[in-house]
Amino acid sequence: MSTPEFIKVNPQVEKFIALIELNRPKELNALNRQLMAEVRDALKVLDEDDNVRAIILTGGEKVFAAGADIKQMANATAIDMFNIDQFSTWDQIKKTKKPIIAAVSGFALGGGCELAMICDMIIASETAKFGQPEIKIGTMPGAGGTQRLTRAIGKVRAMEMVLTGKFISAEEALNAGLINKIVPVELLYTETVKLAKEIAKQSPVAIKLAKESVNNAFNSTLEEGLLFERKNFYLTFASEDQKEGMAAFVEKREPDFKGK
Ligand code: DAK
Repeated sequence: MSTPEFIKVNPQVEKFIALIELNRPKELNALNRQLMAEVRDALKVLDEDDNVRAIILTGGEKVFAAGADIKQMANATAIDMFNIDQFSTWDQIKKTKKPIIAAVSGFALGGGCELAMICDMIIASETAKFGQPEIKIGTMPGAGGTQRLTRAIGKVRAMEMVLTGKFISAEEALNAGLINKIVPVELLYTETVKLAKEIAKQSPVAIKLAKESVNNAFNSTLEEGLLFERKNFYLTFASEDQKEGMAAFVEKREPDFKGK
């Protein structure tokens, strides 16, 4: 992977934990195509790295991301948008098998909110503001803002955000079920790492299968989802980690999962 320009990547910020930081501060981390391609490429590398078990995606303490780069999109035609096919980049991101935690501070707007929602969990600082303000610039969400948001917070709340462009606070996001937790800004990194460590000490095999199963709930009927879950549950019994986990329980010791 060539050195990225708009993100910083640390594959081992703590044992088994990788960090991706969006790094376009002057533009409030506006998501231009190159930045998104860099995120996609970094996630692919980290997903294949056996020393990584959980990934944190952050914009730092000031801003998560103020949306897709409006200046880059302003004069595009529908066919430009279609040909550029930004969607495939976003589709790749959601295929990441390992868990991704978004650490959000400041604005998470438009594509920024959608990027946070592609992640599996969201820890927010008290300054976080979430919104889908695309309506104010004559368009609408294009990367999940009408779908993931609706599933996360329900129709009427999503409708209000999408149709008015109004932002919601971290407190409102927590009450609505969009985020996991609110922490003081200065603890955003520490608290997110704490959550990542909880995940990283589990079986990486079971974690990936469980993530896949939870995500499948959005794409299936209950019956199909239950069947999918059961098959993944059975599959965990093909892993050494399942043997280790249950042996450790019986022997009253901590398990040592290897991801095999
Ligand atoms: N794009 C480009 N530049 C941006 C930007 C953005 N989204 N947001 C902020 N900036 C730039 C500003 O232009 C300004 O640059 P300079 O003028 O200094 O050169 C700099 O960042 C600082 O911004 P402000 O001066 O505006 O700062 P304020 O604190 O006054 O206001 C703000 C902060 C976040 C409220 C304001 O910047 C703002 O409203 N920004 C735009 C928010 C927005 O509308 N976001 C939604 C964009 S549309 C897709 C996937 C995703 C999407 C589309 C397609 N596919 C997969 C195809 C997503 C679409 C969107 O996100």
